Amino acid sequence: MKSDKNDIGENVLPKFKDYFNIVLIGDPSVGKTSILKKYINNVFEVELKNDQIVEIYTKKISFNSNSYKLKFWDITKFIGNNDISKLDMFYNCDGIIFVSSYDNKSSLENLNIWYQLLIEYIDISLREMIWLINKKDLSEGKVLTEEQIEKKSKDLQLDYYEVSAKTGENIACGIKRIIKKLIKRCNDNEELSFDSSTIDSSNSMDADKKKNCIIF
Ligand SMILES: Nc1nc2c(ncn2[C@@H]2O[C@H](COP(=O)(O)OP(=O)(O)OP(=O)(O)O)[C@@H](O)[C@H]2O)c(=O)[nH]1
Ligand SMILES: [Mg+2]
Repeated sequence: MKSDKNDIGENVLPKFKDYFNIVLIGDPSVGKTSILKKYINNVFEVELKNDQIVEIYTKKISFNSNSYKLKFWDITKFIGNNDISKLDMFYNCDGIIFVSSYDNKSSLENLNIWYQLLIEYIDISLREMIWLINKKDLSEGKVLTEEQIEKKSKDLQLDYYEVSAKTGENIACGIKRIIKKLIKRCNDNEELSFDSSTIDSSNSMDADKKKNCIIF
């Protein structure tokens, strides 16, 4: 992505940015598409048909007197880890949402692979990142433990949210968190108090009582 230089020659993101490209990345079937569909349209589908390699979802949000356009890039299972270099969207992205799911141990282990691949192609210090662990609603079949999640979060220095695209739990909170970080980074004098009616009309079920959920 394009970047400016600061006084000591470091790359910094441009100021007053009002649009953000956010890429979702993670193993097949962890719920990347479901998370976006829940966040954007407040729907959950058990059978998802997806023939596109990359699908784009957009959403406008309001914040103080400014509006921002969010563009989410959703990669399907057709993209293997080795194909990541072919995807220009990583060069142009501002934020990255890593996704794992509770019923899939590899989706936690493979986070390192996704992370390493990204480091090879882009400067992650110029991006904001977050990790969503999906399918929190499952009563059976959860194979990830709190300890494993905490350890991975520390190792990769990734904030995480336990979410469910099915119930909507924490979806809006997790996504708002990365948006907040992006706005703060790019517009550093802004007071961060989103108008929740406009930033997220679809997930009123996310309440401040939820674990790991930071409302702003
Ligand atoms: N129980 C439960 N099932 C979920 C949840 N999120 C997604 N699913 C189901 O998991 C399956 C995979 O979801 P997708 O959203 O297609 O996953 P994906 O990561 O986009 O998968 P690919 O595009 O193939 O990489 C679907 O059957 C969803 O209905 C969730 O939070 N809870
Ligand atoms: Mg998908």
